[in-house]
Amino acid sequence: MAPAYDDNNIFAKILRGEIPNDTVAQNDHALAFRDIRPQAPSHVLVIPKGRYVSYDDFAANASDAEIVGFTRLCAQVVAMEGIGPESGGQGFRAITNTGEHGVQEVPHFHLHILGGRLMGPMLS
Ligand code: IU
Repeated sequence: MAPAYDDNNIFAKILRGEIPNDTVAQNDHALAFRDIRPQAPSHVLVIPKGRYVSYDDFAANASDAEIVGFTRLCAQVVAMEGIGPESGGQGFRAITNTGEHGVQEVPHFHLHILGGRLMGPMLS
């Protein structure tokens, strides 16, 4: 059973406009903003506007429109940042940390999109 969504999490506050963020792009279903502790020259978080705790919650319960909106915003971010091979970039990493073992800090589903440098080994 998935944990209940906490409306006081920091990304919920960002979505409600209670906390400022460095927005990169958004659409009806998702928001993309820069991570406050960037781990790469380009480090953007993409979050759904709906109340989803984690990737598995989103993938199982979001509507088709939400999933398409989220995915297309990810593609837009990659193109805008110029990090994808499709936009002449040298590649990127997209990851989502989930739950305790995934070391998820913020309990609102978010995809990290990192680029602009050669990534190290994925697992640690
Ligand atoms: P997580 O482990 O995938 O849950 O990491 C959360 C990320 O959210 C982490 O990279 C933080 O730097 C980032 N972040 C942020 O961008 N703005 C905030 O106000 C907070 C965390 I708190």
